[in-house]
Amino acid sequence: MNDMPHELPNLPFEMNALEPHISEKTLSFHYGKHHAGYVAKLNAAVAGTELEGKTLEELIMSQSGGIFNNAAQIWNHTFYWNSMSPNGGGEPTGAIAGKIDEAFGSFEEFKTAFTAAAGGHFGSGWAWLVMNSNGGLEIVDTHDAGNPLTDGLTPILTCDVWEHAYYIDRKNARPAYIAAWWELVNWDWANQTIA
Ligand code: MN3
Repeated sequence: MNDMPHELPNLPFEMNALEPHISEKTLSFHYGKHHAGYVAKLNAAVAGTELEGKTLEELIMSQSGGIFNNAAQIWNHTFYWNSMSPNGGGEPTGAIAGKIDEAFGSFEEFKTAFTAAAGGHFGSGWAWLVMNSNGGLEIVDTHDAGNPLTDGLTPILTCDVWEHAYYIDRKNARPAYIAAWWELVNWDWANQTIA
């Protein structure tokens, strides 16, 4: 078998590129320690087992416990980095703009609802914009490593609301971090993911 270990993907931007909204220090821990740690733990857990060589998606859809948690956290973090851009923020452009209006009435209504889901999520988890099987958009939040793929939903954008995403920059002020996320939200990525 040629079972390549899972690898930590490169960040899609420089470590300091999201400043002042998210600091280089936060990213150095969040990417360099947390995201990297999930990769190391998953590789250690699957080494020498029948799960070696399975893709992250295969593991997310079939596993539970530690294997699911580490596989999903690798996937979720890669998706989260792509959900932000140094050139992001502002109002949606392209096809996603119309899909948001269709589902939520307006961008402002979507922003209010997504902010409430991210801010109101109890404990560690994720807020997601997803596309359902009818092609409509919905907001969901998942606990811990939860990933909408297991509910048959297609992730479009995500905001990590684990404390490790913001504690260095914002201490316990999750709303300030969510406001910063809106300054970075990557509409180009949303347009790729709905395509
Ligand atoms: Mn995280």
